[in-house]
Amino acid sequence: MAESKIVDAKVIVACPARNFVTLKITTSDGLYGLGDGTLNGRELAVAAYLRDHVAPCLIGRDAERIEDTWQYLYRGAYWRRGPVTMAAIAAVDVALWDLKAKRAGMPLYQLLGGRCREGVTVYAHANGHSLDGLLDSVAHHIELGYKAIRVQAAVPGVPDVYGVPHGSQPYEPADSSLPREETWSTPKYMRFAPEMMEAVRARFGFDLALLHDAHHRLTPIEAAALGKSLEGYRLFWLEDATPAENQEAFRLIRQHTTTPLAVGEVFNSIFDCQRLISEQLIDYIRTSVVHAGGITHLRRIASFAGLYGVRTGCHGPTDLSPIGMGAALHFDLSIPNFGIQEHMPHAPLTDEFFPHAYTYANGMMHPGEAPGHGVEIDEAAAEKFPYKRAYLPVCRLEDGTMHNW
Ligand code: CS2
Ligand code: MG
Repeated sequence: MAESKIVDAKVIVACPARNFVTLKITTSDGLYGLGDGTLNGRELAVAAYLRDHVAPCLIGRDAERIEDTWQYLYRGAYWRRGPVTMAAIAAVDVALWDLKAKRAGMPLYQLLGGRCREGVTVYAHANGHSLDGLLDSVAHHIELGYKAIRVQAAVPGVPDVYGVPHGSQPYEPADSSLPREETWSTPKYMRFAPEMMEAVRARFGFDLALLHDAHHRLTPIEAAALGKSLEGYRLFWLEDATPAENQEAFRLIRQHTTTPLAVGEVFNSIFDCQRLISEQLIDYIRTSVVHAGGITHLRRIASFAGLYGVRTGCHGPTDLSPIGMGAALHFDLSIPNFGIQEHMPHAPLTDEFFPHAYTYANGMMHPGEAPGHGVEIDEAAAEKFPYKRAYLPVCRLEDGTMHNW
């Protein structure tokens, strides 16, 4: 087998509808692989880490040695873990898996052990500035074929709410050159959430898999109270009920409610969720192929989670590029303890910049049969979409206290 030495590692930062960081690794036999290193609001940190600290170490390495390269970049960094480091490692890892599958002439999921299911069940985002607006959005996504829908609605008396767009544009929270300051009220939210779920169940019944994202806003006891108040609505999951740096906080939530819990989109290593999984404090782990160190590390997390009956629910917002989405779908197809995949369709401009083989139909996605992960990049067009600084908002309570966005 001809050796495939890495001869180039190029970082492409572009903003087709929103900022993305892409790594292109080219090998001596003329093939290339693509990886996604997008970290919403901190894209340039990952681009610099890749360009200035990782790329020089890759030149001359054997592209076939994926695990060894992962260990080299993780252990060799000395300063381990963290979102920037692990997104950079993820970009290299996914690019190398893309390369290896291309070289083998097969779709990535085949290289990962073949399919464990016919397709990847996905959930959509429904939102509304009012309950009626939310119900219309749920109805629209049911018409599109989704069997699982996340619901987020404006909370009466709260000016800004996570997951609800300003105006009629699709939801893109990183929308300003300096962080917007949003205001939050937990009491108003806690009163409204059950009313929202009551309205959705009353209109659509209980066949619909219903998800909701509390987005790190609650204290553990508030999260426990919310979970308890929603039990009658049989949620598929309540996400990010409380900030999860303190994994033990979930013991308190678990003591009070059987509402399924999902967490982990902000995690970047298995150590961030080790106790949550081993103590069965959660039901779904949300780590993504981009922010948690790539396919190589995400498979470890999924295997560990499988020992404890925890299923995957990978993060999949528009701030992961189509490369991240494509790689996630191959991963989702190939693991035994898949739960569900988040699906926020990208803007047309993004899809045009990242041509891809994956498809959506009737509530499920398929990664396609193209060799590799099946996602490309229109590299020549990148200079037409220069990086545009964009921050995620920050969040304060009504008295001005900094809170969690
Ligand atoms: C959200 C994300 O999709 C989700 O579950 O939590 O959209 C999150 O707000 C963004 O990824 C932040 O960049
Ligand atoms: Mg979330």
